[in-house]
Amino acid sequence: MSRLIVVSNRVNPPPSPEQGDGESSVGGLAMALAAALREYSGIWFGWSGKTTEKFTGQLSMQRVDGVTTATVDLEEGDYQEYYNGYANKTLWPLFHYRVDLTAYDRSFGEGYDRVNKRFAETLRPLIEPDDVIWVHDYHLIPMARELRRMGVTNRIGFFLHIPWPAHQLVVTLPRHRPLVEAMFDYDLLGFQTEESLQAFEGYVLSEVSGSRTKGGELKAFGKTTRAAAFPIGIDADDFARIKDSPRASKVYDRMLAHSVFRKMVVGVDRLDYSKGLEERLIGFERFLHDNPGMRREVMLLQIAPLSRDEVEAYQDLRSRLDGLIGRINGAYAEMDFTPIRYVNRSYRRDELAGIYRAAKVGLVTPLRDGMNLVAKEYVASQDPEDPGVLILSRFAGAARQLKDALIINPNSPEEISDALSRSLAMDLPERKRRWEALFDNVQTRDVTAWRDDFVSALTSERPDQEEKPAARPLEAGERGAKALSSLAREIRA
Ligand code: GDG
Repeated sequence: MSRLIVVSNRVNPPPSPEQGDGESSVGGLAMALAAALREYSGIWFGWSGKTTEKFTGQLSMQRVDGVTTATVDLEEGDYQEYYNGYANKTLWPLFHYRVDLTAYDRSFGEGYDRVNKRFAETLRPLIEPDDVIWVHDYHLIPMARELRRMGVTNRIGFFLHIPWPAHQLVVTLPRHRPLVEAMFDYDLLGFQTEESLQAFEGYVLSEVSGSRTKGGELKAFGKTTRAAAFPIGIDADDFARIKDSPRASKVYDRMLAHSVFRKMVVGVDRLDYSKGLEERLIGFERFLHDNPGMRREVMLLQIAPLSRDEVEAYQDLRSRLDGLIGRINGAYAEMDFTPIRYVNRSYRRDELAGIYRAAKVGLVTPLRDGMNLVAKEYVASQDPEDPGVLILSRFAGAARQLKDALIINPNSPEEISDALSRSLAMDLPERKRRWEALFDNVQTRDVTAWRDDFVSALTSERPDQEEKPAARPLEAGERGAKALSSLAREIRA
């Protein structure tokens, strides 16, 4: 039987729904992988989040809630060049269309390659011949290349959680070619949307004279790979369960009590410049300005846990937000109410569900977002008999699926303001009709469907590689204990 080995930069043991999440597990990737692995009982490999003076490659193994985790520490220089550097100062801004914030520093690229090699060397002894390997996100693009160099022939897939940008942006990267070439060492490439997939194909076909094979694979650099869109979802069943939990209900009651006579609009985001937080606040300010009669009837709760706060662009954003919120509250607050409540801490997942449910409007306005799970969580948490309205940026991958949200352009304060007016005035039949269509999508295209679609594509026959046999299909719920015992055997050896 094959095992599933998941590789991602950070490894967060799956939080049970009632458990306090802590800052480390805030983020879409952690949420999705925790949910996916809880069923598979596979191995989850990645960075421990700790740094040491010298890299040792020492693995630390744990078994939490049915998931075996294997983590390794990085040295400080790795952390700065690979994580804070190439991942978060180069690829993240560039892939979110922020060329103005992108740092093109050669040492970052070197650190990135070095860490990917170190991860591959550390993971190598854990890999058994039948294992299927699934690598996640922009931190780890060259992982397959490094594993192939060490002779690994297993099926290896890659999923990009963030957008793949337009061709003209990719070529601003000094070493864009080797980066894309490294993607051809995977058997399968997954993107969030058709748009990202097309952008990737566009680069391959026009920048490196790639072609498409008869079987529909992409060919370039003398290699072929498959690429497809696999829109990620949330653990909808889990959300449906926790939204009715005592903790969620308590928070819901508290929120209602505190917003007496006022309708709550909610935003929940890691504090990140891709999330369009400033644009959202300016849109809300425009709404207050244009609707004097509504000022006392509405409030915005913005939850924004700090993220990557060692990176300057994040510190700058934080101070701009502080200033903006101060200005808006200063202009529109009265002695007995404040229009914006702004919180930099993170909440437990069941508490979040209660908050979402208490909000009449979910305001999700990223300037660029691979998918955006908050939009889906907001939908999953609503009361079917009295659902709130989702306002969603057209630049979130989720907008391709959640078509019954009010879709807006976050760069336009007027569009945000108009959508707020419309949401707050929307009658119950329209709210229900929209919500039912949204919920249907969130529920059917959930994280399990995403995982199963990806894994079955990864293990299926490759049309253009008849000589390579298909990997044995994995079944959900497969072998927790067996995975652990064979892992222990490997480590002893
Ligand atoms: C990347 C891509 C893609 C937020 N605040 C709290 C909290 N969160 C959780 C949310 C949600 C997650 O963090 C955020 O996920 P997003 O999808 O919105 O965004 P990213 O972190 O940027 O994720 C994104 C995702 O990967 C998955 O592929 O959708 O496009 O950028 O789950 O609930 N969780 C808790 N307390 C908080 O205060 N517990």
